[in-house]
Amino acid sequence: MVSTRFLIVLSVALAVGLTFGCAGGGSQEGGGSGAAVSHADHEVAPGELDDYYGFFSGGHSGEVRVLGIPSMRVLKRIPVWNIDPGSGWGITNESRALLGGMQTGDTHHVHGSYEDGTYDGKWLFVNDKLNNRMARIRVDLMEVDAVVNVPHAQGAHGLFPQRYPSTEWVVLNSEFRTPLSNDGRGDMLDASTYGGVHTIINAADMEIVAQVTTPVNLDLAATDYQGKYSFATSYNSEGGATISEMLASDRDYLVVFNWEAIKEALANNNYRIVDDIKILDGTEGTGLTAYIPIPKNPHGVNISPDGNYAVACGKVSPTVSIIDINKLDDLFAGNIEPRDAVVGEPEVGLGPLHTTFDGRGNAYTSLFIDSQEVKWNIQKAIDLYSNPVEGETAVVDRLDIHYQVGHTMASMAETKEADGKYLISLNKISKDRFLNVGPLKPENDQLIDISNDEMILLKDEPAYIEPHDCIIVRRDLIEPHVVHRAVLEEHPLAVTQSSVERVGNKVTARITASAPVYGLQEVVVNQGDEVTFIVTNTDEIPDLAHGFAISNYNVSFVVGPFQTKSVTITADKPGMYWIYCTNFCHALHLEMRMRFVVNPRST
Ligand code: CUK
Ligand code: CUA
Ligand code: CA
Repeated sequence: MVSTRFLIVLSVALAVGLTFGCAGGGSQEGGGSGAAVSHADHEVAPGELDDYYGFFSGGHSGEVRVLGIPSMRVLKRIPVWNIDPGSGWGITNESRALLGGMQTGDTHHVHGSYEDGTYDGKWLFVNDKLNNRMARIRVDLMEVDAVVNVPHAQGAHGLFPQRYPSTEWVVLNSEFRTPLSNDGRGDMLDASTYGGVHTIINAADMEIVAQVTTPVNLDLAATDYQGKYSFATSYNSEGGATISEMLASDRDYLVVFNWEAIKEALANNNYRIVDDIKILDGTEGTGLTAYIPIPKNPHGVNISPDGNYAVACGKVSPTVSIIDINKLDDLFAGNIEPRDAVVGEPEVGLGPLHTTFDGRGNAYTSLFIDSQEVKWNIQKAIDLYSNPVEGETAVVDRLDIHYQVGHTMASMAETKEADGKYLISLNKISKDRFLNVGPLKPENDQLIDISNDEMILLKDEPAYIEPHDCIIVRRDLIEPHVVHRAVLEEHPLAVTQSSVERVGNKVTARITASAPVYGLQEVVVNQGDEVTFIVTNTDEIPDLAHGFAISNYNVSFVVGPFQTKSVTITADKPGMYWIYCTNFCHALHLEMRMRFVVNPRST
């Protein structure tokens, strides 16, 4: 059986790759050898600042990480789908309202909002593959400010914001096919009824604009540089439910979504409504989509910074497919066949997953099985496709990485301002590269200099489970606030005067925090009362944060200057409990505490 044979080939290749790090790649061409660039050129000395922000997804840790590039210093962890007692995320009323009771999530892709093809520094968008949501992070505060739940989707995976003229829409793919109305009716094991959804979300109000359904699954996502098309790779054109079924065909699809046609269908009420969401039929022939056959179980799709090409990685095929975006108008007009849009398909190595760009015409593809970064020239690949020359290849350089690379990203590469300075290889396995910390090792994010012809490995950086992707953003495009003043102005509960108010069995304690005292010395309630604590940090000194932790009541959060947070608990344990500041704020920080007294229920 063909499918079984492919499975065996794939699993043998994976096993070899996992054992030896570099399996089929052969010798290392160049990389790290003779080039006259000193590592010191890329050092960031103590007290010096990095040139770039790196925003990394955190995988099933549920968070987003902010790194300085090239130092690779971890500057901040932004909690998103996780619980973080360090800040109180998932503990405060404000964050719990956004998380809707969920405690976990799986962030694979983080991308910034755009203005005219480059970052506008306003928002970051993050997917949750686990509970099918998307979060928005305010870049000025580096905190989540909105969440949208996405029904009809499972494996909410590939995410990409509109790049031109600016980010009005964000698209989110469902990697897993499911019944559309997944309410338990019908034969739930009949996979032929399943579909994927390309969800369009309005970036400003975080509402779902529409969902375009497809018979196939939709994995990674991209948008073009003209505001006309979005893209999804599909590895399950077979409509299979098992791994061998999903590997049956030699080709699957790059699915193209036509935004003009989608807008027209919406304007003409050419949709169904399911659970209050507009559902558009994206089957082949509706004019909303085009299905371009490409080999085989493809994974990443990335757009070259000049806007001309979509590059889809073959994963199970050693090829990448180059799709000419300028031919898509003709494809939708019916003037050409889908495969006519493919203008190159170079062999690059085993297990190609993702591609990034240097803005000088070169692409860099991650090879999971070969454990390599491969640099290849786009124009050369296109020329050789139409006019093959014996012994010629588009490959320019290869660099062994350590080991098993997933995503790879170059500086500013997802913008028209790609500058080709740094490349990050997000490797799944570090094996022997760091001190042994037991059976579960860190991952290894490697920093590579790509400013020369040859790639030069600069740095290994251990990473906690499990960044999938990152973007590298020039620092002048990011301008965070110094204090939370904007939040104080926006928060309806901000406290200026401390007080305690009781209505029935509901108690509200409004408390200011100003080093080294809280605005109240005690709060006295009765057992069984529902108590809401609202805390505003009224200190004006940047970064002077106060904690608010209630002993034995499982409450701990932090409020930054001008920030307000609240928590609601049931006073179910009688006794006296110290509330204390967790964040070292003052010489008298240890004295910054107050009492919470719960009188026993009179029987
Ligand atoms: S996916 Cu993980 S390596 Cu979720 Cu972007 Cu390719
Ligand atoms: Cu306030 Cu420590
Ligand atoms: Ca397939």
